[in-house]
Amino acid sequence: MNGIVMVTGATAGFGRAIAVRFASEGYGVIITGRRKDRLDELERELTRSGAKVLPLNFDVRSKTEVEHVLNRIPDAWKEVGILVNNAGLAAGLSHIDQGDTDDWERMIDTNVKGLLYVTRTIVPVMIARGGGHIINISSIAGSDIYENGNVYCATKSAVNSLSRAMRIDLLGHNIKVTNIAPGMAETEFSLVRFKGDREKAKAVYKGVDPLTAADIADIVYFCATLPAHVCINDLTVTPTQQAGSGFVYRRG
Ligand code: NDP
Ligand code: 8X3
Repeated sequence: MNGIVMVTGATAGFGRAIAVRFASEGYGVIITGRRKDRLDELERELTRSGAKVLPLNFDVRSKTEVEHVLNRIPDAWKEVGILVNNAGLAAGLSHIDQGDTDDWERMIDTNVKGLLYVTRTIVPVMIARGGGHIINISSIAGSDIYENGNVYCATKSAVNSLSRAMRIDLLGHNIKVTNIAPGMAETEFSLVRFKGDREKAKAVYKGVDPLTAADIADIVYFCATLPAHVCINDLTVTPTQQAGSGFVYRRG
């Protein structure tokens, strides 16, 4: 094995593509997510191609589950060298006075607290092994706030701050921290945001060639395989037709 990569939220979108990419490059991949059927299906696919895979089924929002599962990783998989904090979501899109507080809690609990629980459990392992790389998937929404995005944007602003804080705090431990901020990418993201409304989800990408999950996987892999002395701190990527949250050129 080239090394061990843990990807949170590997049952769909970016996380799945990132796991596939690292597996194809000879890394052992720890894939995580709540949907066990999807994890099993990805495990079968990767194993068939000769990759080493460890599926871990848990909800990042549950501190107890995160600690229970991650503190019991089999010895052969303990030396996590790369952690991709990817699990996350947007729920709803409305003005602050009309927001659904359950949606707010889901976003804060997943995008911020979940990322923290996983990081808190894995970083000591990296420190003990003498180094590592944490890659946090933020969003352009973290710095480029848009109407109705309020709480989702705030969670990604928190991710930006935490990436910076991690870099500072872990400086003496040979741990790289990379914050990746993508713009529009067509995954299950909008389907989740609009609670299964396929038409609304599809409309987000109308007239645009959005980023794909494979694009993000290429970028994560690039960041993770630079020489030991090189660390990309922040990387923003949008489709060519996007110049920020409020600027999208649509054909037709
Ligand atoms: P998807 O909806 O396609 O995938 C999200 C992944 O996160 C799934 O594997 C899901 O797994 C996992 N996840 C969600 N909630 C939890 C939870 N509570 N516990 C464990 N896993 C969870 O979306 P994307 O791939 O697009 O999103 C990945 C990340 O990228 C997110 O952080 C998102 O905010 C960010 N992002 C997305 C952009 C886009 O336009 N698509 C742009 C910028 C950033 P499961 O449901 O099985 O638990
Ligand atoms: C996802 C991109 O612009 O929909 O983070 O917030 S956006």
